[in-house]
Amino acid sequence: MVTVPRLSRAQPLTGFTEALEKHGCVIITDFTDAETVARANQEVKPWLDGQGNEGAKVGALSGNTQTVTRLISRSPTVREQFFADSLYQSLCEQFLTLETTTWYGDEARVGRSDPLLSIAITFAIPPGTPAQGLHRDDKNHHARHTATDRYSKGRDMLLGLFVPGCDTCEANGATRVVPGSHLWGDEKPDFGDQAQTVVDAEMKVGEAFIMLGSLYHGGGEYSKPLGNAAAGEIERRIVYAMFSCSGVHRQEEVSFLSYPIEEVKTYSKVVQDRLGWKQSEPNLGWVDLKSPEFMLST
Ligand SMILES: O=C(O)CCC(=O)C(=O)O
Ligand SMILES: [Fe+2]
Repeated sequence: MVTVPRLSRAQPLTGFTEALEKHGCVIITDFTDAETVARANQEVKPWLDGQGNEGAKVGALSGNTQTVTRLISRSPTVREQFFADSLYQSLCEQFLTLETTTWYGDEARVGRSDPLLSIAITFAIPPGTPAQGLHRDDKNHHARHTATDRYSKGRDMLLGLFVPGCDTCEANGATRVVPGSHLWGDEKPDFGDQAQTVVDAEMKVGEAFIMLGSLYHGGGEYSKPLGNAAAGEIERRIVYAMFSCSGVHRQEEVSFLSYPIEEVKTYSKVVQDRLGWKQSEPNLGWVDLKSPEFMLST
């Protein structure tokens, strides 16, 4: 029976790196606190309540799941407390930053490309939502994988962070994951006896789940209403999902059209950089052949 490793922030970074390399995923047991999650829920609620019952039907979403996109703008808490979290950003740096030496004549030149935010989105599923098919999110980037029994640096180009807005469990559709499947190839996956190989990434409020983009996973079935919604509220399982990609890949959410420059000027530096307001060395992401940071200071 596989499990998702659970680590506290007190662990050294190498503990998280090793867990991701070995299992493809890890839960941070003390990622944030209940007050911060409640604040994010309040910020996102108007956007969730403002939509009808029709959910999105793209990617792995089959019509039940309600989404809130442009989360970086719509929830300052998601932006500055969850996405900008130093542990998540350190892991993004470790797994996604590219540093490549190339030759210009006989001169060695090193170019550095920092990770980008690919998308920040809320997944809210109501009772009755069926399970998603198990899938890899790096499908969006047409990623290819060679089966291996040992992780090698640079294998992944996506790192996801899932912060639950409520306790998640099997009954309310906690994300199902297949630990170790990040090492599989591109042939049709054999999940074997799913009772042994697929686990529910159950979380309490305040915890968070991090996974590599090559890990097989999928939203679970919301099979039993828990009856835990406050009076007048709709019962739903809420997860704030953020994905970072390597800086030479196309972002899922077009950040320059989703987040207006005047707003971006108010964001923290790390968020500005991750939205693409910093060039990727040597020559990607320019305006007038310059890193676009200069446009944020005028
Ligand atoms: O809702 C979830 O738990 C996961 C959603 C997901 O994996 C997706 O939509 O790609
Ligand atoms: Fe997914």
